[in-house]
Amino acid sequence: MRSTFIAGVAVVLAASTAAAQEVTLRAVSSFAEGTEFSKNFERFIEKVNADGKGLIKINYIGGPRAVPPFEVGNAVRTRVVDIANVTGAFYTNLMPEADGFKLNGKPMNEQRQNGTWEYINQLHNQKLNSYYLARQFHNVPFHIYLNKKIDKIDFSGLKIRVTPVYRDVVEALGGTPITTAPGEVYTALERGVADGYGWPVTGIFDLGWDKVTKFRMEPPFYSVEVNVLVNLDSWKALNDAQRKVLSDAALWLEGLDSEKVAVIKAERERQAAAGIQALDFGPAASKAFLDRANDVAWQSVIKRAPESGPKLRQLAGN
Ligand code: 173
Repeated sequence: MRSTFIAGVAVVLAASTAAAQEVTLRAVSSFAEGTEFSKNFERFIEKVNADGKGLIKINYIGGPRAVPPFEVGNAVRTRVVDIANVTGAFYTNLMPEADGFKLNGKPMNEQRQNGTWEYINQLHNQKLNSYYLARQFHNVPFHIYLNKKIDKIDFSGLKIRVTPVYRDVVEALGGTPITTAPGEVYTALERGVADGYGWPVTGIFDLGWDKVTKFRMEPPFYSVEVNVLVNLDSWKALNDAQRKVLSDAALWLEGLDSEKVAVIKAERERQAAAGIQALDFGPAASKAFLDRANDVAWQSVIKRAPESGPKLRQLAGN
């Protein structure tokens, strides 16, 4: 009797000490493992696991084979996972204004100082039950890639693969948008279901799209945003030291954006070497396109999010 009691106390003590020592968080990415928009998140995980030894550990479940891209936001909201690497474009069903994050290309140190991070964190707390730990790729733009040559910036008669990032601008310029996850882009192009697609300037080689891509339309537009979100209950359950490991690694992760200047230059050269031709219609047409792209996107965000849309626009300053 007495010995059972002592053993019981010992078990409880061992369990609580272990909990205070190291917590394990489950992570997924909305992009394929090892590809451009997962790579830095994977480096972040390695850093957390090294710096947080004995305190916090991230168990990386993987990419879209684990959770479909458009369900990752909901998975972090409901704590099916604790941490996710995901673009706002993939959770506009839960947070329509997430489509507006692409319209802010200011460096994250500036966004953290001028209240943007805090405001977007509040939106995530409220609508996604999550903590907005980091935003990556502020300095990486998007393009429209095409397989049919156009002689002006007009998508009439073209079917273009989109996500919410490109939908409004494709429609505004007369194209027919077709929404797919990244995993379906190759097949859509190969079968001619799509005549083109939206994607950042980087990453088209990862899934072999160079083999099914003829043109990259200029100019580059918007700003990629891929966020690291932590389920809010998981975040609150951490102690200060554990949160500090994540927060420090988050700032380090945002700093990796500085590498992208060289990566973008190399990627454009690699596309040219692969025979992908730039379609450039000159400064006037480019400016008209950028103005239109900006206008239609803000209109759409503000229509769907009448309160937070204008606030996001004011913070973005465009
Ligand atoms: O094209 C996409 O799938 C998309 O919206 C996106 C967003 C951020 C990074 C890469 C792709």
